[in-house]
Amino acid sequence: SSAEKLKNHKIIFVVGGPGSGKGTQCERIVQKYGYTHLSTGDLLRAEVSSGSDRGKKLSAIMEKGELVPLDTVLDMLRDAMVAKAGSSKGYLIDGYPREVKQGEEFEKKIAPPSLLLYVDAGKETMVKRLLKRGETSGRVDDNEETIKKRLDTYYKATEPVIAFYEKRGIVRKLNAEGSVDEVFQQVCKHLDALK
Ligand code: B4P
Repeated sequence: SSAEKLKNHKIIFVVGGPGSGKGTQCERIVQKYGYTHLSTGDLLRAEVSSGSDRGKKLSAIMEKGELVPLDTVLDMLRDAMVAKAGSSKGYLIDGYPREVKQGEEFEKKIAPPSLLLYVDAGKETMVKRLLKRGETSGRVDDNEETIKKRLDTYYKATEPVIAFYEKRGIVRKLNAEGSVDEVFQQVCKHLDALK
């Protein structure tokens, strides 16, 4: 079963607001620690680029800054994890869970996480970064109106995820206001302690 294949792999959730720097830090982590990076946003965008009917529905949801249905994202994530199970030292799950229910379902169907990196940046910083990226990204959701909705979704649905895992003592909070290097130094401290 997929649960068996994934057993004994380290699982690290990376959670933070839109534009907080999740994807950016994950790239650095992969370079240094060799974990397998899976971004639910990237998986969804890949489905959109494929031009499938499912992709068209997903794109409409993402353009509104809302969360796509839980089953869709969890199935995609699990398939991607299983595909890498043979070669992986551990997984960085970037942008998931986006709501408490996603965390609960992940644990039922896959496994509990070892750690949650909480990438914490203020609203103004996130907006500034996303607008800057929007100048060149071509992403349907990097515009002022959608960014506002993404932030709403984040504060309503995703912030409770942090509290949920804090009770278990696995949350490591990063101050993500500084430069990429400054944030990564904090990441290393936590990941080195995990070994
Ligand atoms: P994501 O793809 O996860 O998009 P994101 O929140 O913007 O994060 P990303 O990783 O891309 O940006 P980063 O902060 O690294 O999600 C997009 C959409 O997909 C969601 O709105 C939702 O609709 C859907 N979705 C995704 N996952 C889902 C799930 N689990 N369930 C349901 N729906 C889901 O970087 C942003 C910018 O800041 C970059 O330009 C970067 O260069 C810059 N930056 C980063 N760190 C910086 C630093 N320290 N200093 C200066 N700039 C920095």
